[in-house]
Amino acid sequence: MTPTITAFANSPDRGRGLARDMPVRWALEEVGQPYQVRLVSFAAMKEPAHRSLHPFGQIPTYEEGDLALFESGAIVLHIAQHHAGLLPDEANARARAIMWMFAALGTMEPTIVEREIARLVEGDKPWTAQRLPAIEDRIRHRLGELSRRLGDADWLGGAFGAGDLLMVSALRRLGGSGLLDEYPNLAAYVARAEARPAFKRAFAAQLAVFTGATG
Ligand code: GTB
Repeated sequence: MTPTITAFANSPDRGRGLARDMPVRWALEEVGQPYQVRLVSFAAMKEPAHRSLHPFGQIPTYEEGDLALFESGAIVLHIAQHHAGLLPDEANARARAIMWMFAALGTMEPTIVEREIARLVEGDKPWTAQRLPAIEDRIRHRLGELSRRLGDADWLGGAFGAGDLLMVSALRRLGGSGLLDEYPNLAAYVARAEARPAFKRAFAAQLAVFTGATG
């Protein structure tokens, strides 16, 4: 059964692939699962019909038969558990791969999102200029730790997997900040992931929503 996901009808990132439909699209492309996309406006996201799928009135959602999911991490895990390619078969390796998914969402991403909120939502507040350096230092601290763990490996768990997909999705949100460039192995890690054909297909698909391009 072809799953249907939801995405912004008009993404504020103007097609830079930073909204959270992108990791879901990317995971579906990695495993070769075709999918449909239902675009939703900001207003429609808050309507009861969408809230029945997503209690917080957000994207992305995922529908497949009588299964409806929200939370991009849970959706990527579901995809990875039901298709080959994003999680290892061996039990301990699989547990470690899932650990990296949680590390991306629970340890790396929150400070990165904190920076976005400070800049984009609270940018006009008097405290933002004072807070930003402290937030960026916290991000640097985590980037340094991640950089040391990755070392000169290509991927976090041996082969590319769902943990890398979510980690790179989080790190991409630092694009333009210069922070990633301070850690050349992490910048190369993101570039390596972005060079994957599945990433490129997912990126093109979400960009086409913004540009109106088809096919
Ligand atoms: N934890 C949830 C998940 O991982 O699925 C978070 C979902 C979420 O934050 N959804 C956002 C949303 O629907 C879109 S992705 N927001 C609308 C609302 O809350 O009303 C977050 C996002 C939005 C915009 C950019 N951007 O412009 O760069 C980047 C990321």
